[in-house]
Amino acid sequence: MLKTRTCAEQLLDIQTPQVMGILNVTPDSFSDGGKFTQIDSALSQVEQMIIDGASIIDIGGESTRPGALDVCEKDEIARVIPVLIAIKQRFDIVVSIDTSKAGVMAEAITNGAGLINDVRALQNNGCTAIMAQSDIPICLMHMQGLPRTMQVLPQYINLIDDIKKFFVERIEQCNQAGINRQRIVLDPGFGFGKTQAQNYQLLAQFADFQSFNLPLLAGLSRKSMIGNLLNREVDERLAGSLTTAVLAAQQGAKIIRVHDVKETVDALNILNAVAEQA
Ligand code: 7PJ
Repeated sequence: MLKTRTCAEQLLDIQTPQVMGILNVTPDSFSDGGKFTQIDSALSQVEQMIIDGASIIDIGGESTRPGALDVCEKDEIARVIPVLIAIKQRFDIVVSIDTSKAGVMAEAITNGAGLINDVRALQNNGCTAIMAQSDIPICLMHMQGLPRTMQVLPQYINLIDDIKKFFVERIEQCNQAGINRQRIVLDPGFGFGKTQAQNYQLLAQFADFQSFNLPLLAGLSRKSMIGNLLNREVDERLAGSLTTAVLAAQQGAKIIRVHDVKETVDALNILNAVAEQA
Protein backbone atom coordinates (compact mmCIF):
# COMPACT_ATOMS: atom_id res chain seq x y z
CA MET A 1 0.00 0.00 0.00
CA LEU A 2 1.32 3.40 -0.94
CA LYS A 3 1.32 5.66 2.08
CA THR A 4 1.02 9.42 1.79
CA ARG A 5 4.11 11.02 3.31
CA THR A 6 3.65 13.31 6.30
CA CYS A 7 5.28 16.73 6.03
CA ALA A 8 7.77 15.66 8.69
CA GLU A 9 8.74 12.80 6.37
CA GLN A 10 9.10 15.20 3.46
CA LEU A 11 11.03 17.82 5.41
CA LEU A 12 13.36 15.23 6.90
CA ASP A 13 13.47 12.90 3.88
CA ILE A 14 12.95 9.74 5.90
CA GLN A 15 11.58 7.05 3.61
CA THR A 16 14.39 4.79 4.79
CA PRO A 17 15.85 5.02 8.32
CA GLN A 18 18.07 8.07 8.76
CA VAL A 19 20.81 8.60 11.28
CA MET A 20 20.63 11.55 13.66
CA GLY A 21 24.10 12.32 15.04
CA ILE A 22 24.31 13.57 18.62
CA LEU A 23 26.35 16.72 19.17
CA ASN A 24 27.00 17.42 22.81
CA VAL A 25 27.51 21.06 23.63
CA THR A 26 29.48 21.28 26.83
CA PRO A 27 29.11 24.24 29.22
CA ASP A 28 30.61 27.49 27.95
CA SER A 29 34.02 28.53 28.99
CA PHE A 30 34.16 32.13 30.26
CA SER A 31 36.92 33.23 27.91
CA ASP A 32 36.29 34.07 24.25
CA GLY A 33 39.11 31.73 23.37
CA GLY A 34 37.22 28.89 25.03
CA LYS A 35 34.07 29.72 23.14
CA PHE A 36 35.88 29.79 19.80
CA THR A 37 37.46 26.42 20.51
CA GLN A 38 34.07 25.01 21.43
CA ILE A 39 32.40 26.10 18.19
CA ASP A 40 35.40 25.00 16.21
CA SER A 41 35.36 21.55 17.75
CA ALA A 42 31.59 21.30 17.26
CA LEU A 43 32.03 22.13 13.56
CA SER A 44 34.67 19.48 13.04
CA GLN A 45 32.52 16.90 14.83
CA VAL A 46 29.58 17.85 12.61
CA GLU A 47 31.72 17.66 9.46
CA GLN A 48 32.81 14.14 10.43
CA MET A 49 29.23 13.07 11.16
CA ILE A 50 28.12 14.36 7.74
CA ILE A 51 30.98 12.48 6.03
CA ASP A 52 29.94 9.39 7.99
CA GLY A 53 26.36 9.64 6.70
CA ALA A 54 24.29 11.52 9.28
CA SER A 55 21.35 13.38 7.79
CA ILE A 56 20.29 15.20 10.95
CA ILE A 57 22.47 16.72 13.71
CA ASP A 58 20.87 16.90 17.17
CA ILE A 59 22.22 19.62 19.46
CA GLY A 60 21.43 19.52 23.15
CA GLY A 61 22.36 22.18 25.69
CA GLU A 62 20.56 20.65 28.65
CA SER A 63 21.58 17.33 30.13
CA THR A 64 18.57 15.04 30.48
CA ARG A 65 20.51 12.18 31.99
CA PRO A 66 18.97 10.76 35.20
CA GLY A 67 19.72 13.10 38.09
CA ALA A 68 20.77 16.02 35.89
CA LEU A 69 20.27 19.56 37.18
CA ASP A 70 18.30 22.27 35.41
CA VAL A 71 19.90 24.81 33.08
CA CYS A 72 18.34 28.28 32.76
CA GLU A 73 16.96 29.49 29.43
CA LYS A 74 19.59 32.19 28.95
CA ASP A 75 22.46 29.72 29.48
CA GLU A 76 20.87 27.14 27.19
CA ILE A 77 20.45 29.73 24.41
CA ALA A 78 24.06 30.83 24.84
CA ARG A 79 25.26 27.24 24.51
CA VAL A 80 23.15 26.08 21.63
CA ILE A 81 22.31 28.98 19.30
CA PRO A 82 25.86 30.06 18.31
CA VAL A 83 26.59 26.44 17.40
CA LEU A 84 23.37 26.21 15.35
CA ILE A 85 24.25 29.42 13.49
CA ALA A 86 27.80 28.25 12.79
CA ILE A 87 26.59 24.87 11.47
CA LYS A 88 23.95 26.44 9.20
CA GLN A 89 26.59 28.83 7.78
CA ARG A 90 28.95 26.00 6.91
CA PHE A 91 26.84 22.93 6.09
CA ASP A 92 23.67 21.99 4.27
CA ILE A 93 22.26 19.70 6.95
CA VAL A 94 19.07 19.49 9.01
CA VAL A 95 19.81 20.64 12.56
CA SER A 96 17.61 19.45 15.40
CA ILE A 97 17.53 21.30 18.71
CA ASP A 98 16.98 19.14 21.78
CA THR A 99 15.14 21.48 24.14
CA SER A 100 12.04 21.82 26.30
CA LYS A 101 12.11 25.61 26.65
CA ALA A 102 9.89 27.93 24.60
CA GLY A 103 12.55 30.66 24.42
CA VAL A 104 15.16 28.24 23.10
CA MET A 105 12.67 26.88 20.57
CA ALA A 106 11.88 30.40 19.32
CA GLU A 107 15.58 31.25 18.88
CA ALA A 108 16.24 27.90 17.24
CA ILE A 109 13.43 28.37 14.73
CA THR A 110 14.59 31.91 13.87
CA ASN A 111 18.13 30.66 13.30
CA GLY A 112 17.35 27.81 10.92
CA ALA A 113 16.64 24.71 13.03
CA GLY A 114 14.95 22.00 10.95
CA LEU A 115 13.44 20.05 13.85
CA ILE A 116 12.66 20.60 17.51
CA ASN A 117 13.29 17.55 19.68
CA ASP A 118 11.47 17.89 23.00
CA VAL A 119 11.89 15.17 25.63
CA ARG A 120 8.99 16.87 27.50
CA ALA A 121 6.73 16.74 24.43
CA LEU A 122 5.83 20.49 24.47
CA GLN A 123 4.35 20.30 27.98
CA ASN A 124 6.29 23.32 29.28
CA ASN A 125 4.70 26.78 29.23
CA GLY A 126 4.50 28.48 25.86
CA CYS A 127 5.97 25.63 23.82
CA THR A 128 2.93 24.66 21.75
CA ALA A 129 2.31 28.35 20.95
CA ILE A 130 5.87 28.83 19.69
CA MET A 131 5.73 25.67 17.58
CA ALA A 132 2.35 26.69 16.15
CA GLN A 133 3.98 29.82 14.71
CA SER A 134 6.47 27.78 12.68
CA ASP A 135 6.16 24.93 10.22
CA ILE A 136 9.10 22.70 11.19
CA PRO A 137 8.65 19.15 12.53
CA ILE A 138 8.49 18.46 16.26
CA CYS A 139 9.55 15.24 17.99
CA LEU A 140 7.31 14.43 20.95
CA MET A 141 9.09 12.09 23.36
CA HIS A 142 7.47 10.13 26.18
CA MET A 143 8.96 10.49 29.63
CA GLN A 144 7.44 9.43 32.94
CA GLY A 145 8.35 11.95 35.65
CA LEU A 146 11.26 14.36 35.26
CA PRO A 147 14.98 13.67 34.72
CA ARG A 148 15.99 14.23 38.34
CA THR A 149 13.69 11.51 39.68
CA MET A 150 12.39 9.56 36.68
CA GLN A 151 14.31 6.36 37.42
CA VAL A 152 13.16 6.13 41.05
CA LEU A 153 10.04 4.01 40.63
CA PRO A 154 8.60 3.91 37.12
CA GLN A 155 5.04 2.54 37.17
CA TYR A 156 2.63 1.73 34.38
CA ILE A 157 -0.74 0.04 34.13
CA ASN A 158 0.31 -1.20 30.71
CA LEU A 159 3.58 0.18 29.37
CA ILE A 160 2.75 0.30 25.67
CA ASP A 161 -0.89 1.37 26.14
CA ASP A 162 0.08 4.10 28.61
CA ILE A 163 2.66 5.53 26.21
CA LYS A 164 0.17 5.37 23.34
CA LYS A 165 -2.40 7.18 25.50
CA PHE A 166 0.19 9.88 26.23
CA PHE A 167 0.86 10.28 22.49
CA VAL A 168 -2.86 10.54 21.72
CA GLU A 169 -3.21 13.29 24.34
CA ARG A 170 -0.14 15.20 23.21
CA ILE A 171 -1.12 14.99 19.52
CA GLU A 172 -4.58 16.31 20.47
CA GLN A 173 -3.05 19.19 22.46
CA CYS A 174 -0.83 20.02 19.49
CA ASN A 175 -3.81 19.92 17.14
CA GLN A 176 -5.76 22.30 19.35
CA ALA A 177 -2.81 24.68 19.46
CA GLY A 178 -2.62 24.65 15.65
CA ILE A 179 0.25 22.21 15.15
CA ASN A 180 -0.68 19.95 12.27
CA ARG A 181 -0.44 16.21 12.98
CA GLN A 182 1.62 15.88 9.80
CA ARG A 183 4.52 17.72 11.48
CA ILE A 184 4.78 15.30 14.40
CA VAL A 185 7.46 12.68 15.03
CA LEU A 186 6.98 10.26 17.96
CA ASP A 187 9.56 8.73 20.31
CA PRO A 188 8.69 6.36 23.20
CA GLY A 189 11.73 7.62 25.14
CA PHE A 190 14.08 4.75 25.99
CA GLY A 191 15.51 5.23 29.49
CA PHE A 192 13.15 8.04 30.46
CA GLY A 193 11.18 6.73 33.44
CA LYS A 194 11.37 3.04 32.50
CA THR A 195 12.88 0.08 34.33
CA GLN A 196 15.42 -2.17 32.63
CA ALA A 197 12.71 -4.73 31.79
CA GLN A 198 10.37 -1.99 30.55
CA ASN A 199 13.06 -0.61 28.24
CA TYR A 200 13.48 -4.04 26.64
CA GLN A 201 9.73 -4.53 26.42
CA LEU A 202 9.58 -1.19 24.60
CA LEU A 203 12.20 -2.38 22.14
CA ALA A 204 10.43 -5.72 21.69
CA GLN A 205 7.14 -3.97 20.91
CA PHE A 206 8.47 -0.89 19.15
CA ALA A 207 6.53 -1.80 15.99
CA ASP A 208 3.26 -1.19 17.89
CA PHE A 209 3.80 2.55 17.59
CA GLN A 210 3.53 2.31 13.81
CA SER A 211 -0.24 2.38 14.39
CA PHE A 212 0.00 6.20 14.62
CA ASN A 213 1.17 6.41 11.01
CA LEU A 214 3.73 9.03 12.01
CA PRO A 215 7.53 8.87 11.74
CA LEU A 216 9.14 7.18 14.76
CA LEU A 217 12.43 8.16 16.38
CA ALA A 218 14.50 5.81 18.55
CA GLY A 219 17.27 6.92 20.90
CA LEU A 220 19.14 3.99 22.41
CA SER A 221 22.78 4.85 21.77
CA ARG A 222 25.10 3.96 24.69
CA LYS A 223 22.20 4.03 27.16
CA SER A 224 22.22 2.35 30.58
CA MET A 225 19.80 -0.33 29.39
CA ILE A 226 22.69 -1.56 27.22
CA GLY A 227 25.43 -1.03 29.80
CA ASN A 228 23.47 -2.69 32.61
CA LEU A 229 22.60 -5.76 30.56
CA LEU A 230 26.08 -6.29 29.12
CA ASN A 231 28.03 -4.91 32.06
CA ARG A 232 29.82 -2.42 29.82
CA GLU A 233 31.04 1.12 30.47
CA VAL A 234 29.77 3.95 28.24
CA ASP A 235 32.70 3.67 25.82
CA GLU A 236 32.21 -0.10 25.44
CA ARG A 237 28.60 -0.08 24.27
CA LEU A 238 29.05 0.11 20.49
CA ALA A 239 28.03 -3.48 19.67
CA GLY A 240 25.04 -3.21 21.98
CA SER A 241 24.04 0.16 20.51
CA LEU A 242 24.25 -1.12 16.92
CA THR A 243 22.12 -4.13 17.78
CA THR A 244 19.41 -1.95 19.30
CA ALA A 245 19.57 0.45 16.32
CA VAL A 246 18.96 -2.40 13.89
CA LEU A 247 16.13 -3.84 16.00
CA ALA A 248 14.40 -0.45 16.18
CA ALA A 249 14.86 0.26 12.46
CA GLN A 250 13.55 -3.20 11.59
CA GLN A 251 10.39 -2.33 13.52
CA GLY A 252 9.82 0.93 11.71
CA ALA A 253 12.02 3.56 13.39
CA LYS A 254 12.73 6.23 10.77
CA ILE A 255 15.23 8.31 12.74
CA ILE A 256 17.93 6.63 14.82
CA ARG A 257 19.62 9.00 17.30
CA VAL A 258 23.23 7.93 17.86
CA HIS A 259 26.74 8.87 18.91
CA ASP A 260 28.49 6.46 16.51
CA VAL A 261 27.27 7.61 13.11
CA LYS A 262 29.60 5.71 10.79
CA GLU A 263 29.02 2.32 12.39
CA THR A 264 25.25 2.85 12.61
CA VAL A 265 25.05 3.85 8.92
CA ASP A 266 26.89 0.62 8.03
CA ALA A 267 24.52 -1.47 10.14
CA LEU A 268 21.44 0.21 8.63
CA ASN A 269 22.82 -0.25 5.12
CA ILE A 270 22.93 -4.00 5.75
CA LEU A 271 19.36 -3.89 7.02
CA ASN A 272 18.26 -1.91 3.93
CA ALA A 273 19.93 -4.37 1.57
CA VAL A 274 18.03 -7.20 3.24
CA ALA A 275 14.77 -5.25 3.21
CA GLU A 276 15.12 -4.60 -0.53
CA GLN A 277 15.32 -8.36 -1.18
CA ALA A 278 12.53 -9.38 1.16
C1 7PJ B 1 16.85 11.04 23.81
C2 7PJ B 1 16.74 12.38 23.45
C3 7PJ B 1 15.98 10.08 23.21
C4 7PJ B 1 15.01 11.91 21.99
C5 7PJ B 1 18.29 12.17 24.93
C6 7PJ B 1 20.98 10.23 26.05
C7 7PJ B 1 20.05 11.08 26.83
N1 7PJ B 1 15.83 12.82 22.54
N2 7PJ B 1 17.65 13.07 24.16
N3 7PJ B 1 15.08 10.58 22.31
N4 7PJ B 1 17.85 10.92 24.72
N5 7PJ B 1 14.09 12.30 21.09
O1 7PJ B 1 21.26 10.46 24.87
O2 7PJ B 1 21.48 9.23 26.66
O3 7PJ B 1 15.98 8.87 23.49
S1 7PJ B 1 19.54 12.61 26.05
